[in-house]
Amino acid sequence: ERVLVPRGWKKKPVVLLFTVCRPGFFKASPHSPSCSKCPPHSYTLDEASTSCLCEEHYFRRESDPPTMACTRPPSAPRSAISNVNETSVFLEWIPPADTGGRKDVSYYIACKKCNSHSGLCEACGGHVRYLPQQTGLKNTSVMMVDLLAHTNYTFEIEAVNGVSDQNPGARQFVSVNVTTNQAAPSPVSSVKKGKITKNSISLSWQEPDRPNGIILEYEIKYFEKDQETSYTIIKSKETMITADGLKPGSAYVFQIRARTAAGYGGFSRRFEFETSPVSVAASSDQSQIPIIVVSVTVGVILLAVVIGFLLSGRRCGYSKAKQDPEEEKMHFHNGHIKLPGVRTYIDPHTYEDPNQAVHEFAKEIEASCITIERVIGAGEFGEVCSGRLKLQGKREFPVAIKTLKVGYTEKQRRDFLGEASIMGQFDHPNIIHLEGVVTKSKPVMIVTEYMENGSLDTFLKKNDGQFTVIQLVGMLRGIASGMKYLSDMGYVHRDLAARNILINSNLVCKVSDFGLSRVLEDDPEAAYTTRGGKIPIRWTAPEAIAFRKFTSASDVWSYGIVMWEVMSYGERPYWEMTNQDVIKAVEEGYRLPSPMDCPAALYQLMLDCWQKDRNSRPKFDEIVSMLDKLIRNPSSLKTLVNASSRVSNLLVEHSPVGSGAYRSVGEWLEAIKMGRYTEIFMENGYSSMDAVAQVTLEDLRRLGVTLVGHQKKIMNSLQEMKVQLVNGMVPL
Ligand code: ACK
Repeated sequence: ERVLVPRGWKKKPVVLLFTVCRPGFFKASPHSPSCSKCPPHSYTLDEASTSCLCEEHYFRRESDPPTMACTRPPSAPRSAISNVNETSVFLEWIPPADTGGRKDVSYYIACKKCNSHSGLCEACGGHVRYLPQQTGLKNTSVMMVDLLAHTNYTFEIEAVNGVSDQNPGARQFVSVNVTTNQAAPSPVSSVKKGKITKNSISLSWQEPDRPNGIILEYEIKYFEKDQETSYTIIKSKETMITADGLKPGSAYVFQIRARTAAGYGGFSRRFEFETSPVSVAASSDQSQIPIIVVSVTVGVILLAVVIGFLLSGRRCGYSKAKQDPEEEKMHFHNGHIKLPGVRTYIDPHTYEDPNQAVHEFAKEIEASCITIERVIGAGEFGEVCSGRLKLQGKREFPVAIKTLKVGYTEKQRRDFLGEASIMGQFDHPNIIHLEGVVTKSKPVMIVTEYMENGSLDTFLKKNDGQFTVIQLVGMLRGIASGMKYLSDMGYVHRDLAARNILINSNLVCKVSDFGLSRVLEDDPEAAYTTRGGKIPIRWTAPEAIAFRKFTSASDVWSYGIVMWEVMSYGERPYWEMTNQDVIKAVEEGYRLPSPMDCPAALYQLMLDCWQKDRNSRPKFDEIVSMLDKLIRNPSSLKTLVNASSRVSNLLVEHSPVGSGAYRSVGEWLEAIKMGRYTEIFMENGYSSMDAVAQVTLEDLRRLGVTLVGHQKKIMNSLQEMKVQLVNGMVPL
């Protein structure tokens, strides 16, 4: 700083000292006594600067004080996940690693609709609704509703802050690709009367506003006014029908609903028309098919359908052998009578010829359309490969290919293709999607969508501790939603476990592994029970182990175990306990303890899934709603299962740990490769295994064990020892 001597100094002996700032310093007001150093990411090259310039790629808002650092736009949000529910999409992400030095980060969602053939995308337009909003989002989640059914969308989540608009560089966003699911058509809203005679009424109507797919047919229900218990149903592929055989001069009520592959939409409102009292020639419509005319109550109609089905003597997809009576639903399909609106799973066993089943539910793919790239694993029947599928008129896309090894028996081929016959009946974003099968050439193959991150259990083990609770709950929500769909279809999985869930690059989880004999043969976790069945004991409900009572409620039990696997990042349920010890402990009412850092609400849900009485367990739709609620209100996930109660639970009724397992604390810590903490343990009074048994997570933190991986290793080892020694699970 130099001293300036102002003019007139000689006349008046007043000393005024002004400081001139050097480069790198600035003074916002000339009256300030001193210079300030330029704030971070700013500089000056000149002397006497009144402000600093921002470095390249850094900016300042007009409202930012000159003393504030220059800032830059945030980096992209991270780890975005999506959940698709029919035509709604829920997105969630974690904040950007770099906020650009500002606190005013918000998010903007760009929506693009993409053509699956050409890959070209266009802006979504105004029909999409964003909850709570599209721009200026403060929270790290958003829901899009009113999307089109069966459409590919790309959502770009961009983080912006107060200086983003000054940035000429590329936008920083994370993008998520989703395909919306099928949704039932909206109700028919406009119905017009046509020609009316004394015995007939002709009607026409318009396609629903939102067909959500190709309309396969319409169902027209009509009855004489005030005689609702006696009604007629007509099905028509056209948007017009003629109802005949009516009484002259009488009022009739009509309701219409449309059906797509997703099922029936809601009925339209009631439309009332009257036949004429005078005789007029009736017209008819070739496309209509009168189906049922009954004059009984709705319940009797149902009975009539069942009797009709029994008398018909024709086979239908109705399985007594495989599915439990509680789970039984009537399967009427393909020329057989099918109850309107009920989509149910058809057991391929009910087909005399399994080849017929596979071709009914799976597309045949030409082997020349498939390029196998590499082997990614081994299945029961042969190798599992990744590759690409190029169908005519479509872009090539990645697929997984299961192959049937050479020299297979006829039964092996049947069982192998049985999985495709089952998978091909499902259409849900959380169920692995079947592309098709190759049966006309060898090797026989099943081609499914490719899931970049492979099996969920392996993926979680590889990424221990890497996800937010919300992301884990998002995965669980997806699995529950897939299971809800399966249970609605009347399908009991029997081998729900994290190893049978696949996860893609968007962290979307999909239920897989639908083999026919799979539970009995191919799962390495499955063990023979005394009754001869082969069952994955650790994942299976007690009633299913004891007397093979496999139901959606036993799938719920397994789902609880999957929740535990997910929240503990792929830990093995019941650790190294033997199957026999697991059966005994569960029978005695013990349950797995909460995983580390697990929200109390989630652990409670696990315990609910493990209710001994299967009727008391939640249903999958309740689980989905519960998880949705937690996702919508993330603060409800903040209460964790108390670390000390988690450990003390393990100690209930039990003698202290260690007398048998390890002779000293040092030996134990060495054995788990945590020997570096021996000294700290000893210095802090944890010098015996009995004392170590009391260690809680807080204690570990206090001792300076700050690495989460080390905390987990120590706590899990303690748990394992306790469980082994004292069967110490949580008594219900
Ligand atoms: O954990 P992974 O990599 O995921 O190893 C197994 C292996 O094949 C044997 O089942 C992987 N796998 C199975 N189906 C798929 C699929 N659709 N997409 C990607 N990987 C798959 C599984």
